[in-house]
Amino acid sequence: MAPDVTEQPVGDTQVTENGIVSEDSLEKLVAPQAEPRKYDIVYKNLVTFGYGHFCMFYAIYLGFTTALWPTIFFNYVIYILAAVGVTAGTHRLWTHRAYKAKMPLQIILMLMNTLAFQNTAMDWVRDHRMHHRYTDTDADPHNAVRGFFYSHMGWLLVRKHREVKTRGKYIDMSDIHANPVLRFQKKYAIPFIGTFTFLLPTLIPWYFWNEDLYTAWYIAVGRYVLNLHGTFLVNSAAHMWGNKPYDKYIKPTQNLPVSFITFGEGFHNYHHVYPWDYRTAELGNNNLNMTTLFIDFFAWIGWAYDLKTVPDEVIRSRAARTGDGSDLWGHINEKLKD
Ligand code: ST9
Ligand code: ZN
Ligand code: ZN
Repeated sequence: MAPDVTEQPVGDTQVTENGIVSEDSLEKLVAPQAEPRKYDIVYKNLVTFGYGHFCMFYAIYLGFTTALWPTIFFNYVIYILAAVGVTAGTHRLWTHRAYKAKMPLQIILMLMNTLAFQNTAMDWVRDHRMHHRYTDTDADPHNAVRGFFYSHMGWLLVRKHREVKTRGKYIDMSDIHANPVLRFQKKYAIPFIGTFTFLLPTLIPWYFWNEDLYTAWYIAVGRYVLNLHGTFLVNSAAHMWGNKPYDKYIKPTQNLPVSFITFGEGFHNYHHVYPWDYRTAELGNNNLNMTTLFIDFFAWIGWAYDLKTVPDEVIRSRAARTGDGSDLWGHINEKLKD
């Protein structure tokens, strides 16, 4: 009988008593892509997300009518700080270890990330490591095979698939659990995130430039929900629409509008092929990639180091082998012709 895969770390060789790797067990190593399932809706999340969207639309209305300019500008700055806290912090640094950061930069990134309230960084990293290890299967928390809405935000409105929970036990999180900055964020998550994401951004405009308190609240919540949608587009749109210059056999794509909205995270076909590249983009093209400029700046002052990249020739030969032949920046074919 094949060993029970849930009892062993996924990815370890599954060996039978006589030392032969059984086909059955190998098959079990691959998570199903999208097996029929009954969705267990979490009504509390439906209500909070519903309220968040009401605030977002009302905030847009207020933004065009009565909100004060400093309030809009202030929230735009928070939007950028929060976004880069996710892209440079939870994504490139903590999930993918694409570079290393000294303690002051880790603290700055944790504070910026807190402004985004995308769960705690610890939980974010666990889900995102699952996403890369089991991309577009049922063990991927936002499995894009289940369609745009599910991968965008539907996955946050239902209980996670059991494949996520069973296989997720074997994801290595030792580096994250040992990180004192992330442990601090997790320990004080509710008061800390609540204060940074909603309370201060509401009170500051009210106190310092006499914004109406309700307006300040709606704009803060609206800014937060817009920021979530920017992030969600990486999981939905950039797994559906766009070119695949590096691997045409996977779903993730290069999606320029998403890259623009997410400060450089929409070069997603490249990112799924080389997730450890700190640029999450290819061939030195850093247009639209404010996150890379941010990391480069901190590398320049010595707070970021060991920045990992992939040699251009390796990228080009991979594109020639498995790409769809598209060449967004004219860099791939140009060099191959030489
Ligand atoms: C939010 C999510 O913030 C955002 C994520 C976005 C990801 C984007 C990635 C894109 C790439 C990078 C680009 C960045 C661009 C940024 C640009 C910005 C402009 N492994 O979760 P629970 C187990 S939403 C292993 O409750 P349920 C575990 O035992 C906003 N085990 O599962 C866990 O217990 P514990 C704010 C796992 O009950 C237990 O299950 N957040 C894993 O099925 C229970 O976990 C919200 O609104 C795993 N991966 O509930 C909250 N997962 O944690 C939304 C779970 O103690 N979430 N386990 O170890 C929820 O309410 C719930 O998670 C749920 C599922 C209802 C969705
Ligand atoms: Zn992805
Ligand atoms: Zn990633």
